[in-house]
Amino acid sequence: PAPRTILLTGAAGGMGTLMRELLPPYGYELRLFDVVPIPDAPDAIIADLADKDALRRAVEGVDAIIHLAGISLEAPFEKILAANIQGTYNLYEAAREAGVRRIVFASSNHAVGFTPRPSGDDAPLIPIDTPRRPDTYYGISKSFGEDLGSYYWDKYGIESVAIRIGSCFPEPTNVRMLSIWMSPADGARLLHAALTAEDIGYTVVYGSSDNTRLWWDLSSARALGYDPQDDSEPYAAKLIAEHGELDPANPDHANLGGAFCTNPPIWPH
Ligand code: NAI
Ligand code: 15L
Repeated sequence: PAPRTILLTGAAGGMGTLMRELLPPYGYELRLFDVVPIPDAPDAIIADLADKDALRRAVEGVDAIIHLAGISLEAPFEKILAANIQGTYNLYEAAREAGVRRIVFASSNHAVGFTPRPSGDDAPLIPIDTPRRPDTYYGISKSFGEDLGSYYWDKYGIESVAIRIGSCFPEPTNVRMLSIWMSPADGARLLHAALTAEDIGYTVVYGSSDNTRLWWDLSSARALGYDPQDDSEPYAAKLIAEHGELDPANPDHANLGGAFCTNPPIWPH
């Protein structure tokens, strides 16, 4: 049977807020979890990923989990360790104990951020099995989350899709994002595909729209049934007029991870 009740962690965040609107039309009932209160959601579970009892309550009876919670930028290693590494482990353990069969994990382009970006018309797309080259402690935590999914599949038969999300925001806001933007509507399409595809075992996909300037190979995402409908190209002229084309001599522009490789944005909290 198709999954129906979904635990959405990180529900107060940017993507969580978008997905709270976009996923219910697919037929899902969402149970919300975040450490930050969520307006107009009295039933949300407001707790830290460190709170194993709260996680046990959160996973009880759900059909699948979308795990968005965590520090979403660079931070001191100790903070990343607690929220993203220990926290994701706590969630997988709670899922295992409760018999939850599938987890969709918000990985990131920053797990492979030091991969040189394709430049030039004939440059090959970045394949999904490219060696991991994290660009930050944050990216390392996403590599860890991917390995956790691999391990829980091999060891316990819990399925995971790790989505290496590009940039999921209402609009692309810089030239790099023209290549890795995932429109919120395509984000919901990809999450729906990841929740419903059969026999996925442990699968890694890139998460973006079908952008004209795409840098990576979407075929493992398409194999889940994902059929992206959006393209960042309508934003290109304005962004390029504002910021200029990417400059091969600029280290901020050399790699998939962009400025995370040089001067990563720091988690403000
Ligand atoms: P966000 O920072 O807006 O939201 C993350 C949420 O997680 C926040 O509401 C925060 O309160 C919650 N959180 C943080 N630590 C927590 C903890 N210890 N316990 C419980 N909740 C905690 O991030 P955004 O943009 O919504 O991203 C969602 C997920 O997708 C994150 O895991 C991020 O790393 C990943 N991602 C997002 C991308 C994007 O373009 N938005 C790109 C690549 C990955
Ligand atoms: C990420 O992993 C971040 O969570 C998000 O805020 C963006 O910075 C995104 O990557 C990006 O690379 O644009």
